[in-house]
Amino acid sequence: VIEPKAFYDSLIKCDISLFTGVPDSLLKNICFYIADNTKPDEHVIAANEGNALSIGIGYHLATGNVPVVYMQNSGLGNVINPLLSLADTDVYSIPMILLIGWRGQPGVKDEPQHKKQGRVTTSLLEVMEIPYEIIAPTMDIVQVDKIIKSIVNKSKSRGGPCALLVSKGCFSDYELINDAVVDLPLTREDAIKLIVGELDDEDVIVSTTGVASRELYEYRESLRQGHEKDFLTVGGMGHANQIALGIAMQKPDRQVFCFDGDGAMLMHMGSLAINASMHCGNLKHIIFNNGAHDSVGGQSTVGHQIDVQNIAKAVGYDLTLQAISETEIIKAIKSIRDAEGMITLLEIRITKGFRKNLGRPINSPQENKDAFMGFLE
Ligand SMILES: Cc1ncc(C[n+]2csc(CCOP(=O)(O)OP(=O)(O)O)c2C)c(N)n1
Repeated sequence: VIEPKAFYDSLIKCDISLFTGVPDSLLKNICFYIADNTKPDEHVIAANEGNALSIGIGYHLATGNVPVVYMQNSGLGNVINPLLSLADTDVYSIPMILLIGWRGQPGVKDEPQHKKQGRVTTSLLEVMEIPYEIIAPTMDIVQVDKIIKSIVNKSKSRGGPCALLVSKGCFSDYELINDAVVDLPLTREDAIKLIVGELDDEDVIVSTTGVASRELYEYRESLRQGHEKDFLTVGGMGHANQIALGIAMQKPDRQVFCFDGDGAMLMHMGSLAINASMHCGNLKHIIFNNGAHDSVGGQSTVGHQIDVQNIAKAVGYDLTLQAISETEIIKAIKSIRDAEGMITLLEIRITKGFRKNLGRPINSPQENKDAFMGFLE
């Protein structure tokens, strides 16, 4: 197990002065350490991994230095385009270190959405011709320091991206010091319960990646209800609202609620403009805005610094609302349900954090899909 400080110091010794990425649970402690110990212009939590890689490209163009671009391996899909079409040695030849959390590593128990991605992660890097080293929890800092030095040198000498693939359990704990604490009355779980209580029998929910889907699942369990009304977007962060759009367009008589996250919304924010342009009035978009990537540790997003309602309004949503308290949420859900034919966005400002004893879906994704499709029919 490696101390985040020691790992960070190793990178700093290699003249790295830009860290950018989308956080991951396996990288939580190093992400926190970076957040606490960098100046504002040395660390950017990006909207998506392709954006992070591109910030890294810009940094290299401006300084000649090597950036660190961190992500969960599920974010590899988001980087492939700028990675192969820009940073690659065949194109602009940009040295950079990809620091990748390896969810679903073969032999390590993980959720269904991580299995395939985890199994093909090394092959993906190989087929993209990206040299990589694996960081394992059995390694000590002397070994890791050597690996870091050699991978940074390789990245510089080949003039292209190289990767560090980080297994589960590599970092010791680090408690974030500069944590933005916001005093808001409700958690996401409180809000989910309130909304589910206000929905009609025919309404369906498409819930976003991470804890939101787990909380929705567990609430249905506690009510002894089935899960057929919910499509859990267990992977594919940022895509839940377009799945909801695809359903809403085909099922105009159903109200389709998307339970979205602020991080997920920011990841592919162009989707909001498309939602509005389709005039799909049965799509009801709810953003649980905790200003954080709560599901992977609570690293900041810009969610609490932006005006979500005005963004939605500006791209053409018919009705936008904000709610913070229990009574505001109940009132807002009634307004949304009454606003027939109006594409609606409700931003709910919540406090980050979730129960430590929160479970995970027992049904398989395919069981979930079959039940959901049966219900839609
Ligand atoms: C493309 C991609 N990048 C990163 C992740 C890891 N990940 C899962 S949930 C999550 C945070 C989502 O944040 P937000 O949408 O604000 O929801 P919250 O966790 O706060 O409920 C992240 C980064 C992922 N699943 N997919």
